[in-house]
Amino acid sequence: MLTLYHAPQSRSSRILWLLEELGADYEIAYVDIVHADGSGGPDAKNPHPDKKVPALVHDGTLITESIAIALYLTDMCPDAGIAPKVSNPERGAYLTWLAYYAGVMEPVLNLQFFDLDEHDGLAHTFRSRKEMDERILASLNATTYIAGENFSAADIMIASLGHFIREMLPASDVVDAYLERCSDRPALAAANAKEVPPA
Ligand SMILES: N[C@@H](CCC(=O)N[C@@H](CS)C(=O)NCC(=O)O)C(=O)O
Repeated sequence: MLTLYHAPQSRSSRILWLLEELGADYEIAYVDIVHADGSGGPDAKNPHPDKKVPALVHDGTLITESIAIALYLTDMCPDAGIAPKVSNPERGAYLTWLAYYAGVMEPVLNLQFFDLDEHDGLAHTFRSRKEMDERILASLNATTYIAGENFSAADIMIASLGHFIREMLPASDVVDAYLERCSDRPALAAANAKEVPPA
């Protein structure tokens, strides 16, 4: 049994999208979280050690961190076509983009949001927003999806940013077309239908 601990309009929304892409059999446990504006509160039924979302429980095993969850789920469903398999030449780019998303994009966007992007040491460590944008554009100018010609879980992570706040990805017609391609996916519509608990 797979259970996704989910709060609407949060980082768990993209795991909902991934579960739909995989055609997985799962249930959703809707939980409250502490929001950036201080509203909400930690939910006692959320197994995440920091009371964050997403959290995934599979037959009693807890997995947290979006990228760990994405790898766990795509490994569980290798034939779903949402991740290049081990021998596939696109796998290198796929793993790179997943790690780059968590290890570079999230810090760079947060530093910019909190006006810390002028800090020399941080800018040197993570690189600048301009360099991040150039890297995304180079990839999307070269291939249909971020890690190659096939849609993957890396697109779910990256496109979700642009769907949430367009300015988080580079301003470009190429990115606009990419976001549209990703938003046309039936699995996203199915996930959106489950975004909030049934009334
Ligand atoms: N690095 C984590 C971040 C998870 C995260 O920050 N989730 C937010 C929602 S978007 C949260 O649960 N916030 C509640 C809190 O900080 O208490 C991941 O990608 O899974």
